[in-house]
Amino acid sequence: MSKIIKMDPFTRIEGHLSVKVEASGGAVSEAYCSGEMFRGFEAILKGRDPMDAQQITQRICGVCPISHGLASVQAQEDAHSAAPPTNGRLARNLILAANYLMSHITHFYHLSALDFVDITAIAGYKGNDPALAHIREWVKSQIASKDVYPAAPFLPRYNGEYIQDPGLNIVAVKHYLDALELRAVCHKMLAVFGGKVPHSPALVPGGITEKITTDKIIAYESMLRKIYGFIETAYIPDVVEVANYFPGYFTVGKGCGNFLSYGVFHENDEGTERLLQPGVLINGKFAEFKERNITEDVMYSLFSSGSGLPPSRGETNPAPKKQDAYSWLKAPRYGDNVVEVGPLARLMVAYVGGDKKVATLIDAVLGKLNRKAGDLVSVLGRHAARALESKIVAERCFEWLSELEPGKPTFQPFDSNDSSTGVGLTEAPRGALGHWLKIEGGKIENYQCVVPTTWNCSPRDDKGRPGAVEQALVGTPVKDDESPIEAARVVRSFDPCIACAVH
Ligand code: NFE
Ligand code: MG
Repeated sequence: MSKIIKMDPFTRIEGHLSVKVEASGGAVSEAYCSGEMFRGFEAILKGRDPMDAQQITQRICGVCPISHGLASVQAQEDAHSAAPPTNGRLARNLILAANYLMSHITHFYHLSALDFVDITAIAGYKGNDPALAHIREWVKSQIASKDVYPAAPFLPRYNGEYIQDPGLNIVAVKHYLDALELRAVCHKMLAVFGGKVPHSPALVPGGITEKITTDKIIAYESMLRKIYGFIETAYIPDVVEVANYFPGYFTVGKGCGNFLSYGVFHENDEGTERLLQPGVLINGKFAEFKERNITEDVMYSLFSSGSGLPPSRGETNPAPKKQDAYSWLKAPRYGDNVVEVGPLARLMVAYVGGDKKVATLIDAVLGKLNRKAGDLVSVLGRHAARALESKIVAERCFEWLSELEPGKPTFQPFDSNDSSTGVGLTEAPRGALGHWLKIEGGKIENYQCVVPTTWNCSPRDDKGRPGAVEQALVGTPVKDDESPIEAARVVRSFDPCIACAVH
């Protein structure tokens, strides 16, 4: 007999996600992801000055605002045939990189690690690190209290198997605290060239508004060294520890197995090269990415908009009472395929697409873990991809800093078109992000966003095919109906952001 299990609200993610699974025979047989809120950014943008768009769309999210800002300025640059000068391009990479590093570190330590680490081990801490001693006393007092929600966000939690080694758990708690400080360091790095965080005012079509100075380069670099050190000495080793402790999660949460990346971090001024290349993997085969293959279905989405439309002609007509629809997310599809996006998609595309540097790094980690490339398509593979991507991006930042030329322009003036269209494609920390812009009479006629978590957490499409996370959940073991921790680990491995996804 099957049983319905609801995880609602789904915690330690961003935004309003409800996950419903049907379990039978000790495993998930069906899954449904619902985005529970309408926001309407695409409607808000209509009729506005296009130059408002990079500021308004950054408000879609406080976690990945830079990606929305960049998608927006790139869409406007496409519409006006504009481009940033070298300094502007490099500074944008550094701004985006700082946001990636913040996002990935936050996701592993503050959102996901508590699925694996036994925080209560801190009660037995005997050392004299003041921060850990403080947490120990707090956790002890919270456990002793009669509070319904003691020690949030650490407790309550699902019952399940957690790391049992007290030393490992305590180191993880220490890194959890360190990571809180390093998030702030990443924000400060971002603000060096981005002005402020979140919602950078520096991003404009044609470049950025901040100047490049030697002081700023030195300030960014000194903070980057701290972050890089943490990635090497904590983040990557901690992911390896979790992988060694929970090897079963190399075979849980596989999903559709198809991947999409638009490519990210511009490596030349012509815009033809990316640090992480664009591409698509369908049934394991690499293909060139083609923007025309993107469409969005709405049969099970709470919209009366046309279904199967390309985003350039996309519509946003909310229909909150629509029969059989169960999510405020649309269902984006690539060439009629369900695809996964995100750090794993970026690295898989680079790996299969022949990027030697990425392949060397991945092969080294796979060798250490005694795993094959196929095992990456899993819960642990997604965590590993985020950690490795952090290393790749942070390393490249040192080189971008050295390529900056203080005093040279960061902005290239351009003539704007009163009637035009543009597409801005980038990769947010959580995956492929596109903004589609139509300008008429100098105003925004239509604006459509297709967002990473919209791809991953999409509901069923017009053919009834479940989205990427829904597929990844099927087959996941359910040992305890009251504590579906295995399913929660699968969902969190995608790092969902429903605020972005519903936009
Ligand atoms: Ni709100 Fe976002 C990222 C974007 S995810 S976090 O990364 O775009 O849908
Ligand atoms: Mg949209």
